[in-house]
Amino acid sequence: MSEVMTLGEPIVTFMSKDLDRGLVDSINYFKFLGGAELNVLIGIERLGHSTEYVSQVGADPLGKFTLQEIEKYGVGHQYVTIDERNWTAFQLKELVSEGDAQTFNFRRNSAASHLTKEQLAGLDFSDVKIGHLSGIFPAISTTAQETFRDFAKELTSRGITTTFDPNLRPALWESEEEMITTINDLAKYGEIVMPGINEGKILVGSDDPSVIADFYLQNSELTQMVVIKLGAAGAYVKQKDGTTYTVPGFVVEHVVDTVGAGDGFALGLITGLLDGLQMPEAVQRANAVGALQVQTPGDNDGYPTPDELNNFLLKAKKRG
Ligand code: KDG
Repeated sequence: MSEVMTLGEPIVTFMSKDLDRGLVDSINYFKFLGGAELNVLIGIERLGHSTEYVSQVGADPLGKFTLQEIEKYGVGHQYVTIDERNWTAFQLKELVSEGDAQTFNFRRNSAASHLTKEQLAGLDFSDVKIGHLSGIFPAISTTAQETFRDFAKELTSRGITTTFDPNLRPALWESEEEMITTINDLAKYGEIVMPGINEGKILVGSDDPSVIADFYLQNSELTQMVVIKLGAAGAYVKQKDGTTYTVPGFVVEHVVDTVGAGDGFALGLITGLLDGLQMPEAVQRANAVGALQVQTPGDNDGYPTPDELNNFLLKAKKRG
């Protein structure tokens, strides 16, 4: 009985504590839980709404750790099954003083990649108001992609609002061409499509937000709105009726790590809609949660409680 449901793969990250030593030479690591779709649910719970996660972990210590953490965050996990044969996904991440940290994924053939569409039988959608979809899960295996399509059809056939974040992860696809064609096809299930501007460039071949938005609005009858993340500059919105506007981002003095910011944006928008905000305010909240997340090292540790969010909105400076 939850307001938001998503299908995804959890991933345990081992992040080096050894600054600038690279993954070959690092010997000390932090351990934390991520996975784009799960990050969204963790942040939604933190803002006081109920969630349900559909996934699969292995019968291994990382699977147990994942379940413990999900429980701790209060995310609904009655549809997280245990696969006795395959491992829970994990990744190694380096710690760098400058630039983007390199990550190395161990997720091929993971437990979640074996989650079948038959396992969706019995999902209770009765209280679900928003279904969040991301382009990572369908990238991890053919089975996962079939499951994703069935899940998306279940949501849309019931008239549940859907949000779609392309979440491009080129390393998970056979080729860039396959990634572009598949993600643009799957975007058809999104009532609200939320690419980053750099993803839009790859997927649509233009860096004009209006051109990117038009592509997705014409791609599917279901798509009512495209929200393009512009990073520090905020977000550009275009609706089916032609209305467009830009919501400025917030000034962040020190960016620690941008991972989880896109998921923060998604959960800000989703909770804004659940709280009955008008779309410009929901997008402002999305920008705020993204700005808070870039100031922390983990994948979901910057997501605010309602008080933290209100304090940030009162004190933060807008750009431009
Ligand atoms: O969006 C953030 C996620 O990408 C991160 O938590 C884990 O790298 C990850 C992945 O691919 O799921």
